[in-house]
Amino acid sequence: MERTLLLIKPDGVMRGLLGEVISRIERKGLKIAGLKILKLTKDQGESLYSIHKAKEFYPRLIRHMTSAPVAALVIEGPDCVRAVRRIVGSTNPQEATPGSIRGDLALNTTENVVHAADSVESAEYEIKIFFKPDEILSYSKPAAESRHHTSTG
Ligand code: FUP
Repeated sequence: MERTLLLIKPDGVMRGLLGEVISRIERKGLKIAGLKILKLTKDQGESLYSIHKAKEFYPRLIRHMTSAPVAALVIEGPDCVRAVRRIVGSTNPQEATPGSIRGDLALNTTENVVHAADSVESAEYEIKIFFKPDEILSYSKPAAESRHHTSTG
């Protein structure tokens, strides 16, 4: 089963959009395998966005990400990296499709409510920035356990 990382950014948390975002994930049928509220350290912000280090918006981005609490979610489901990116919408909210989180709820490219990993490899890397393995649950039963349940009724 695939996993991805979703962050509800400081602007989303401060605007009271936690429930709104989580509700969209749940309504899609995806499972929340890990969930926490934390204030990002500068190190965590820089690890998350290391690919953008040379960009002009980078200092503003790190400042924003460390300015207030974020919610970090590990989401589980089939093809969930792609599914969550579609629910999130394009980076620039002015171009994001209506119906997506950014299309419906944001105006500004830095303060665009959420972050979602853009590939299975980034998801694996980003989940490790925020979660220890034992903080993540799995909704998919291992094959042996399923067999046991069937045989015992
Ligand atoms: P996304 O994966 O959709 O969050 O977008 P990117 O990885 O391209 O951008 C990472 C972060 O940089 C986003 F929060 C938006 C921010 N950003 C800017 O603030 N200005 C820009 O011109 C581009 C990105």
